[in-house]
Amino acid sequence: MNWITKLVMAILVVGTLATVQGRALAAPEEGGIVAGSIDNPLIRSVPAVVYLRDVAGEFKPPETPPVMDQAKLTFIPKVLPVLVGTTVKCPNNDTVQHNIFSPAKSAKTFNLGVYPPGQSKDVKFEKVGVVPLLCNVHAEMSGFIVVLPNPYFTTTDKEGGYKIENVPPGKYKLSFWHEKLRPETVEVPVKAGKTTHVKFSDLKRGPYSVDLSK
Ligand SMILES: [Cu+2]
Repeated sequence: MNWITKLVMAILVVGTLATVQGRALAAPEEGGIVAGSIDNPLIRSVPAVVYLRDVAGEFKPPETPPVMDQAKLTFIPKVLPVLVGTTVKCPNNDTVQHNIFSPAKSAKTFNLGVYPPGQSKDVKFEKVGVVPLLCNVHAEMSGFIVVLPNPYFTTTDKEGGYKIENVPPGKYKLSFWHEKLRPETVEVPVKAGKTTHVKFSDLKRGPYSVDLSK
């Protein structure tokens, strides 16, 4: 191979690398939206978690930890969906002491002990599943942390509406979880820049145990 051939080959290689790099650096592929509603009166008092199954990829927990607050003798929000591996902050912003714990057989069993207003404790959720939250001091307190395998989830609004944005195009399964409703799953195609509408109605009462990891 003479030097001219080598030079030409080098230019071709650099050119190819630049093209690949250019593609890799381009804006991520435009995602789609999955939106709709869950039509059931139970949604008005307690939201459902709507989430996609079978989304491939590795996902990092958010840098700013989500918060499960304690105030006015309630958990706020009542239902908090998180990506597996996420650490949740549990501040006591009430005027009284609380003692958050989760029952045995939940996706994470823990007991934070009694702590006063102004203090906060962290809990990391490393297993997919539902974690009911209770308080040892106040039997009426109840909340849920729902640990999911990917970040494509949301909670319903007061009317039961939901919207999951920036979903990579593909075919997935869409499910929801609610404390008192039987979960349902449907197949959803997601196309770049398009919205796929899914409405869940005529739902049966629960609770039903469900494997959120599949
Ligand atoms: Cu309490």
